[in-house]
Amino acid sequence: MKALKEEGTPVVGIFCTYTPMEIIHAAGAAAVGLCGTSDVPIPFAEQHLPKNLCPLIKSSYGFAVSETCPYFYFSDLIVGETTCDGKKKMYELMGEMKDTHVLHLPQGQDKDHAFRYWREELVLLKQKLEEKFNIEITDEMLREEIKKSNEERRILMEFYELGKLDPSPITGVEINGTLEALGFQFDRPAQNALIAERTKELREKYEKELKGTKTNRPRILVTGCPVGGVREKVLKTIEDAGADIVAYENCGGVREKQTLVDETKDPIDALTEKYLNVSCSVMTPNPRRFEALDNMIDEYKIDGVIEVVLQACHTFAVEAHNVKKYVTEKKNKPYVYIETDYSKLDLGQIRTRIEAFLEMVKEDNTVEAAV
Ligand code: BJ8
Repeated sequence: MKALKEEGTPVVGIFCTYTPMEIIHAAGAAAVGLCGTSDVPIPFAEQHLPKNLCPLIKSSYGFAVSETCPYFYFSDLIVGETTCDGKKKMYELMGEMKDTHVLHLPQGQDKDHAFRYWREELVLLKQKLEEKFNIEITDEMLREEIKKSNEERRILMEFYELGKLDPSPITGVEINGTLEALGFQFDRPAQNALIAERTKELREKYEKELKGTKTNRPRILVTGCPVGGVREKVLKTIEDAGADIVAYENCGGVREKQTLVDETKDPIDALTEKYLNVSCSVMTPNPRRFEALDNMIDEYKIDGVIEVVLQACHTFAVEAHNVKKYVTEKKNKPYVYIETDYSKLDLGQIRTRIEAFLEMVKEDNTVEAAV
């Protein structure tokens, strides 16, 4: 990033899947995800923010306020969004440290004015970037970026879809870690090549070593909040306890990657449509998440669903009631809800709950096989 800055490339720090990356890239800027995944800066954040707040928000703010995140330091502009209450109010404080532009997201997706409102927000972002970086963003530039981003989505989907293979040739911890690392790789063609190469290697591994073999490891889908900050505590524990995470429905998973941006429409209309459809629990109602869960449980041949909710994330915590109902009653699959934060205090408790859940999933599989 330092090299990029020295070359004169502007940097935009972002926090959310609703952020239309194509507009940022069309401005000639590099985009970097600034969501905190460590508990180290949380005490700094708690000097200004309440303790009972989502660890992702506290960690992100803590990195900024303690001046320990080089990516925040190098960012010329922060683009936030009015998703959950904690984040949107945190951006007000962050705005005192850096130039911060907040995208105002509609509360739902299906009313006609939601499209008009969100489209206007995308136009305002475009104007902000044009003024900030002294550049004109033309439709042509946007179309070019839409094409590039669609290509990246196709390559990433091929990587994610390795999880559809049975047995899966890749661990869920690797899927999550690889995707997070990509957020800090600013050479986009090199990033595409890296992912395509790893996908090819793993497909070959499946063909040569795994195809036709059987495993008794349950196939797990992880849903809920972003899980980069609990990778060791939750994801690794699931796999160490004898299961394979083969799919992620959450951000950092397929949530934004499955649908491409329409390359034939007016580019701002196409981007508005695309990003408005992201199926996060901050939307009310949020039917697209249930459609995604439904398809993924079938396509990835899921044996059990683990929902991970970060402490004080109200939208995911409340929506979990209907997710549980949908998974257990409509899809007839076992489900467990895990609420946690970035500390290590509940590691033992989480391990016990995951082990008990996986026992239940295995029993369920045995009964199904017998029938
Ligand atoms: S599109 S999941 S990245 S908002 S910060 S909502 S965990 S209380 S991150 Fe998110 Fe965009 Fe949605 Fe995805 Fe809850 Fe914490 Fe808020 Fe969070």
